Amino acid sequence: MRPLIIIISLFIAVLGTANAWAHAHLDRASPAVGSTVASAPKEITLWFTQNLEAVFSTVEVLDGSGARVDDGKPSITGNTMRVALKPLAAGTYRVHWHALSVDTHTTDGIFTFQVSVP
Ligand SMILES: [Cu+2]
Repeated sequence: MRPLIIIISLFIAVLGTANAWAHAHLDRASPAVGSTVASAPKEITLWFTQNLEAVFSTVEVLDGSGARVDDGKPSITGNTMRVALKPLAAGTYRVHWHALSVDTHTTDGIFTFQVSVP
């Protein structure tokens, strides 16, 4: 009987993982996660795996000293969140997003990108 129990446990674990994937996770970003860009981007765009609730989804973009360099008002359409950026100097920037998906689950994450303008 024991192998059967293990198989059932694995099956439940896999189902649980599939359910977690149904939340609004970051699918991709521009500038890309962990990338280095040669010119300062004027905005950052985040694409999620699910549509977002606009009112409760936010993003902060911080420079190396922790100062915000986004204009504070993301525009959200469907699964896409976009925010304008102040003029960026060379350096590493941290993007911290919070998403409330239409299934009412919240997710958040942090990634960085670098600007290599001289
Ligand atoms: Cu969910």
